[in-house]
Amino acid sequence: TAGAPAAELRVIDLRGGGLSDAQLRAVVPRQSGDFVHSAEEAVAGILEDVRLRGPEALRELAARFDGVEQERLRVPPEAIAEAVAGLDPEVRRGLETAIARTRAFAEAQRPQDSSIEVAPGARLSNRWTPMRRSGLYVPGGLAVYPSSVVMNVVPAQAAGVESVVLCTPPQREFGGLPHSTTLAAAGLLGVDEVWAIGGAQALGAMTYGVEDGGDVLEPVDILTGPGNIYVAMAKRQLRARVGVDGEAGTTEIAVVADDSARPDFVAADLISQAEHDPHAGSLLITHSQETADAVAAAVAEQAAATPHRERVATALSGEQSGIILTDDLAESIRVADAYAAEHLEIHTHDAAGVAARIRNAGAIFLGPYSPVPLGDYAAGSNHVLPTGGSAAYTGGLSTATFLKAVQIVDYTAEALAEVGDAVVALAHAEDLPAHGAAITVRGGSGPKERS
Ligand code: HSO
Ligand code: ZN
Repeated sequence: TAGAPAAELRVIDLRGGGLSDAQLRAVVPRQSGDFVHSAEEAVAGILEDVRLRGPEALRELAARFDGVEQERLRVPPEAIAEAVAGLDPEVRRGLETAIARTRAFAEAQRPQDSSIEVAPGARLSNRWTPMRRSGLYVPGGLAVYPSSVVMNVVPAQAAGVESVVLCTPPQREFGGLPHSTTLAAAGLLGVDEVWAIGGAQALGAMTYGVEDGGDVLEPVDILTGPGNIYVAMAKRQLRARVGVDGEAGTTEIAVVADDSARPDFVAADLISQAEHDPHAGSLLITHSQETADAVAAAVAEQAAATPHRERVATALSGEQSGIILTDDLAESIRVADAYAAEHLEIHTHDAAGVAARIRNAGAIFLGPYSPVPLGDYAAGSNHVLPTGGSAAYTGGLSTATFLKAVQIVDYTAEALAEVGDAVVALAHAEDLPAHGAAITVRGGSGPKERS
């Protein structure tokens, strides 16, 4: 393994430090810097070009960025069917398992409508309503993630979204079509509208809509899906016009462990997420010195033997990874909350009890037999989860992402009269007398209008 750097996790010893929650937030390892802003100008130009020149701009950008001369921008349905037919049978079975479990969980996630009478005749209802159309961006390139197609499409379908469009770059190696595995995943999910458009321009096309020959890409209500800094910047810039899911930052895993943890299991899981990216973050939080030492040794051993050992070692020895030593389990839990991991594994006695005390995590994986890669593919949970500490205020992709609550107000004449004084008084306090008049015109109470 000559050339591969050593996978050494740095140790951050918090024992006896008595740090406050705010101080903990400052010491947990994180990748520094936001690279997304460097794409600002380029993306603004691309989006404006797509908005003004539509398909012409898209063809020019495909020639420039993807090296492909395109005839049709929309992928013909036959190409999707062929991709499904050509799928490796084991991969197909894997995808089908993932789809079935993710769908079952997504359907169970659907929030319930509610309705109450706040006073006699004063009824309020909350109706969860699906967005009409969602747009998914799937990156191209060497790493294709059919699992991400599943994770983005299934909750939209479970929410009742009527129409789903997928954009993914045209690839020279596939004769100007998108990657066949991405097409196959779309086909298995019943998505028949796929456009071979990549990068920021794809998000622009789905937001503004495009007409190309007889094909029409209608604007979507929400954009989801992973991507590089250009894709992330496009989402930031389009946010005012369209719904957008969270920004998929570099992946992270944190593990809270005590002396009951299996070091080889923990090491394998830390390495699994480091495999994604040299900037990935892997963090062990423990009050057991023995566990810390044993995991460090297991990481060194396993990381040296793993196929992607270069990027794994870079990620594990980076500033964004490490082992945090704490005084006790309670402090480990505070550290985990301060870090707000995308993925949090709990390897302790009574893992469920510990999990119940965690506030901030995208997803929590309990005990030795619920590793993060299970969740990446086939647990049934979603793998699109908040990164970079955003788990403090948001959750992962779910059925609710594609639903919005419509609030319904239904008052009788008597119920309106009963609350009329309150409305009129507030309307006058805000110097909006026409608001008050909408009550009094109905004969509702309130100060008698001078006649
Ligand atoms: N761990 C990634 C998701 C993924 N893993 C896709 C494998 N393929 C971010 O949660
Ligand atoms: Zn993963």
